Amino acid sequence: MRKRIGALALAALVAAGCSDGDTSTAVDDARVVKITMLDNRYEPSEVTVQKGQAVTFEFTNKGTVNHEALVGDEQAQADHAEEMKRSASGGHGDMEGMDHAGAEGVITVEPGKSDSITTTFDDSGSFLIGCHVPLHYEQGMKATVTVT
Ligand SMILES: [Cu+2]
Repeated sequence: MRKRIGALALAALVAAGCSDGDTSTAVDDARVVKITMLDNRYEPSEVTVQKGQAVTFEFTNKGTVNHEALVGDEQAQADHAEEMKRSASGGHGDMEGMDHAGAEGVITVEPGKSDSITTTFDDSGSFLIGCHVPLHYEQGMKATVTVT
């Protein structure tokens, strides 16, 4: 009897942790969003994902140079851009770890390679994926992530 109650309580706890207010009873594998990296843009440049659902952004670099992908809000993009400038100009290396902590995730993908970032957006709103290889972001290498 005691064992059974314990198991039920545990099951309820797990269910609560997974569903997170979602209408579905079980959250399966992360949703996969495929994004192609080109010189210098992302294809597609707009994606929509659901709040609270794990999303795997799968990047394939079909361009001819390395491309980055940083998932985060405007502030995270600005912070990372600043960090790239600092490291390019031989700035303080000890700051890098701190700045990265504020970003959802950043990867660098070589031409012909693929890599992915899995993240869960806890809030709805507008986020960005940006490439901060010098001048790419300025040239429009960014994608909008709308979280609903
Ligand atoms: Cu790029």
